[in-house]
Amino acid sequence: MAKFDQREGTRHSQLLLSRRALLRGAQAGAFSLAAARTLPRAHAQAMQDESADYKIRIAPASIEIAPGKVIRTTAYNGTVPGPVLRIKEGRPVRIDVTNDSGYPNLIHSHGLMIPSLQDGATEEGSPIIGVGESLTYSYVAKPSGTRWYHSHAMAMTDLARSTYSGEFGFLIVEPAAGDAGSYDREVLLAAHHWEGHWVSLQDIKKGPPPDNGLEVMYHAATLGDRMLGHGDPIKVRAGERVLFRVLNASGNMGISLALPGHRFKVLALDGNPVPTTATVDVLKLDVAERADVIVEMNNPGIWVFGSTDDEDRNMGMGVVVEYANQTGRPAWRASAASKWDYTVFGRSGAAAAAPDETVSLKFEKVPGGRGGYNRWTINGKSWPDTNPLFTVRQGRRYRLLLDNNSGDEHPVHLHRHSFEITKVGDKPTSAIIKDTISLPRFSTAEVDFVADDPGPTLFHCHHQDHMDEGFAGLILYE
Ligand SMILES: [Cu+2]
Repeated sequence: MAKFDQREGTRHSQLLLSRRALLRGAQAGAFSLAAARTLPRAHAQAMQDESADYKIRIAPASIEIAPGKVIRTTAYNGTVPGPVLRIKEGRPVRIDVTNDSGYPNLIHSHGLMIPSLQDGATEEGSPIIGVGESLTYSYVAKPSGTRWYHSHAMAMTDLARSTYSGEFGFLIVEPAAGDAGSYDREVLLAAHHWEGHWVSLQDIKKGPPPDNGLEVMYHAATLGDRMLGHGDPIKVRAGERVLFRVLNASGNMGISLALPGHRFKVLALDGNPVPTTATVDVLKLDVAERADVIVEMNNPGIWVFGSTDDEDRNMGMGVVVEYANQTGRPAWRASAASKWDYTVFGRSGAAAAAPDETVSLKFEKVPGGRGGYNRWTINGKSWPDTNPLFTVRQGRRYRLLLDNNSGDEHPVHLHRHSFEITKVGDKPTSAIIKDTISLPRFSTAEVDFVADDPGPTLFHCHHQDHMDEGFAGLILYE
């Protein structure tokens, strides 16, 4: 492993250099770390009417995900997931963060339209929180919906950091006008993978691809706070309508979930209501994606709500759903194979508005070879050569032509804006609003966004390793 350690040292020093260069930052103007620290406070003083006030300490934590199985990680306030932040739309919030994680860190509020300095991404100019230091994030929360917060630090080869760790939680922005709430019970479920390790697929599969580099694989997984079968079951009664807010907070693994004998009526994707509330048997969520689904509890029994992938479910990805007055062991039944298709949630027969400009973005892999790390490119360039990726003018509508020319799946995420899916493969669609879209291997999609939130804006793959290895770019306003 000496070879890896040496490489890691080099890579981390490169990372620190580029981070520092960023913080001195041409992009964010004449902007220093010290100045950035004072900004949130000044901002907070201007906001007298504060609806929420959270304190988060990022620190090492030992999390028992099954009897005797303790994960040593870093977490928010000692729990995984972190505390649920509930904020009213349009109201100011103040979140005090202390970084005792042991490494430079910051918290990204995922899916919100907030200023670049509050967004928790150094690439946009947000301040890093040094070890032992504190920072206050303050912003007006919008839009409403199921959002989340997580570390946006780099991890590079360290599988204990950032999105590989327990540093994630739900951030729910409640609608200003109140919630219709036609459900009996709300259950929040975040998925995560644990005990990551770097592997060469050649060593596992004993075959091609010969030039592929190291990938992250896992030994354990959770849906909720414990491994399947080791937490409290979700207790329901026949006839109830349960709203599940499901989040994939994995470092780099997509998941597909099923609840045998039940179906998911999808109300919202990435927190945004879908125009067609289609009902599906399997819920596929790539990294960072969320779904708000209603399940009608009309099949009494004790069921496994879990990953459709046997290996994933066997390592813990699931939770038991238990009807009242039922006994026996939790039952799992494989569901018929179903292909995830965003367009079933789209508005049929109505095209999206025409864009003012189109931007082509092609994603490719530079294989690292056996024992090496792969690198990722957008239009042939890796971060930081993708700064800027392209520039926008406020008020204009941009269509991104996304072309995944690689054998891996990529959940690509746009910060500080929502986008509308306008095409998946050859299928046009409209009115599905998201902040992350999953591009299966060798596939294309088109998404539109309106440049309506001035400030540096990060665009990246949400696989921690892909982002760390170059799959990121910065969109700048002219
Ligand atoms: Cu990726």
